[in-house]
Amino acid sequence: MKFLLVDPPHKIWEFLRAWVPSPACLQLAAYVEKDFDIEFMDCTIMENPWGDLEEKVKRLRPDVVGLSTACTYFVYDTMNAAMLVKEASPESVVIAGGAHPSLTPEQTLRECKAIDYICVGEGEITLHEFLAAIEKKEDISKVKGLAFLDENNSFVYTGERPLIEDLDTLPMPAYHLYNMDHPYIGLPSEGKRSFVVNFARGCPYDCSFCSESVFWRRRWRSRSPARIGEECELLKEKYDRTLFYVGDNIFNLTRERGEGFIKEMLSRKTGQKFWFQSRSNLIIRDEDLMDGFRDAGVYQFMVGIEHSKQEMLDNINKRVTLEENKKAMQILKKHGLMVMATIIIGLYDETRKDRNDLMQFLRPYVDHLGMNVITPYPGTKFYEEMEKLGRIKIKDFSKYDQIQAVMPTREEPDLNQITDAHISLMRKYYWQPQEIWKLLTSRNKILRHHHRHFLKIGITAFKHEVFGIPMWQQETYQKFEDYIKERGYPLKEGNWSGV
Ligand code: B12
Ligand code: SF4
Repeated sequence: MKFLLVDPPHKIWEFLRAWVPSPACLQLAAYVEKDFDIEFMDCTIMENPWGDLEEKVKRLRPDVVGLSTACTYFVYDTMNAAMLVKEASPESVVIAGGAHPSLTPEQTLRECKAIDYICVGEGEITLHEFLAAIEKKEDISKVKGLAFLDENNSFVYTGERPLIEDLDTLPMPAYHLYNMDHPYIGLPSEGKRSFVVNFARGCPYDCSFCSESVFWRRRWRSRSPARIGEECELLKEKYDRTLFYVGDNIFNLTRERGEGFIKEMLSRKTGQKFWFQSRSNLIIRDEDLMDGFRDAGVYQFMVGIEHSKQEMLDNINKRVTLEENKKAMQILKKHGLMVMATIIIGLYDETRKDRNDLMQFLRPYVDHLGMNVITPYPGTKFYEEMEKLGRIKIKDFSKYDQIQAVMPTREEPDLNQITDAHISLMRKYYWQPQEIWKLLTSRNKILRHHHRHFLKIGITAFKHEVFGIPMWQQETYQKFEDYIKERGYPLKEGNWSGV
C-alpha cells in the first residue's frame, strides 16, 4: 500500500510571509507511517509545485493520495490538486480532509469529482482504517467518519467518528519527513527560529463566526505538559526552533493546564518562547499565573477582543464584556506580557465611527494587532444567519482569507470600501507615534523585531503602490490555470477549473 499525503500548492501572503508545515499532515503521517508506506509532500515549498506533484504521482502511482485543506481559503487548491492527481494516475484513490471539506462534504464532493472520499472530522483513526480497508479490499462504507458519492451519485455519510479521548496516545508529529530547513519555514514577524505547533484540539465556546468550535464539536482536549515539553525539546535540539506560535484555540482553558505547563517548562529550562491564544475571562481568572507564564517563556497572549461595542460582542455570542476585555489587557501589560488583540471589522451594523472608537479602545494596550474582516465560514451559525439574510455577496472561497470583504455593511454597500478600510486601519495603527516609539525604545527584543517587520512591510507596500516596485515574491508559486495551460490539459467537467 503506497500512500502519498499532500499539502497542495498554496499562495503565501506577501506581507506576512509566514509558512509552516501543516500540523495536521505531520500528525496524520506520524499516525499511519508505522503500518503503511507513506510519503509526505508539502507542495508550497517545492521548486515547481504543480509540476513536482504531477511528476511524483506519475512516478509513485500511489494507491491512495490524501489531500489536506487547512483553511476554507485553500479549498480550490485541494480541488485542483485532486484533478491533477487523477490526470496523472487515474487509478489512485483520492481522499481529502480538513475543516472546510468536513463541514461541506456533499458540496465539496459534487463540485470536485476528482475527490473520491472526504474524511469528516478528526483524521488519524479514520485515515488508518480507510487505508487498511483499501489495502484489504474491504467495505469502505464500514469505516466511520467518511463521506462519498455512491454509484447512483447519492451522498453517503458513514457516521460520526468518536473523538480521540487522550491526545497523548498520538505519536510525535513526523518532523523527520519534512524539510525543516527550507527558507520559507517560520514566522518572519517573530524571528528566524519561529515555528507553529499544536498541543490541543477544539474549544467549548460558541462564538457564532468560528469554524473551529463547530469542527471539533465544542470539545476541548489537550496533550499533557510532559508531552508538550518533550516536543518542544525535540524541536530545539533537532531543529533549532526556539519560538512557537501555539495554535491551540485556548491554551489555559483549565487552570491545571496552565499550572502544568509552567512547572514543566521551568524544570526543563529550554529557554524557548511561546505565543499563546486565550480569552479575556480566562486571563482574568488566571491572573495569579501570569508571572509564571512569563517566567516559563510565554511572551505574548493573543486575545479575541473583537470589538469595542458590547452590542457587537453580544451579536457574535462572544460571551465577554468590554470591561473584561479591558481588564484582561491591563493584566497582561502589568505582568510584562505582550498583548496581541484580534479584532473583527465589517459586521453589518458597524459604522466608520465604531471602527475609530475601536482603535481608540485598543490604543493603550495593544502591541500586536490581528485585524480580520468578518468571514462567513460554511458550517457556522453566522454563515446560516447571513445566508438567510442574503448578505453573502461572494461565494468564491478563494476570497475567504479574512482580508477581503465578502459581505457589505449597512454603511458600505461596496465591498471594496471594507477591504480598503482594513488596509488603511492596519497601516494607521503601526504608523502611530506610540508604536514607532516602542520600536525605538522597547527593551523587549521580540516586540522591536515585530514592529520593525511591520514597518518594513509598510514601506515595501508603499513603494509597491507608488513606484510599482514588486513586493516579496514567492518565487515558486504558480497559478493552477497557468500550469494546465502550459501542459495543454483540457479542463474536465465536474472539476473546479480555477479559471
Ligand atoms: C497552522 C495554521 C496555519 C498555518 C498553515 C500551514 C499549512 N501548511 O497549512 C499558517 C500559519 C500558514 C496559516 C495561515 C493562514 N490561516 Co491558519 N491556522 C493555523 C492554526 C493555528 C492551526 C491549525 C491546526 O494545526 N490545527 C490542528 C490540526 C490537528 O487540526 P486540522 O488541521 O483540522 O486537522 C485534522 C482534521 O482536519 C483532519 N485532516 C486535515 N487534513 C487532512 C487530510 C486527510 C487526507 C485526512 C484523512 C484528514 C485530514 O485530520 C487532522 C488531524 O486530526 C489554525 C487555528 C487554530 N487552531 O488556532 C488557523 C486557521 C486554520 N487558519 C485560518 C486562516 C483563515 C488562515 C489564513 C487563510 C488567513 C489568516 N487570517 O490567518 C492564513 C493564510 C495565509 C497564507 N496564504 O499565507 C483559519 C481558518 C478558518 C477557516 N474555516 O477557513 C483558522 C481556523 C484560524 C482562525 N480561527 O481564523 N494557518
Ligand atoms: S473564537 Fe475562540 S473562543 Fe470563540 S469559539 Fe472560536 S476558538 Fe472558541
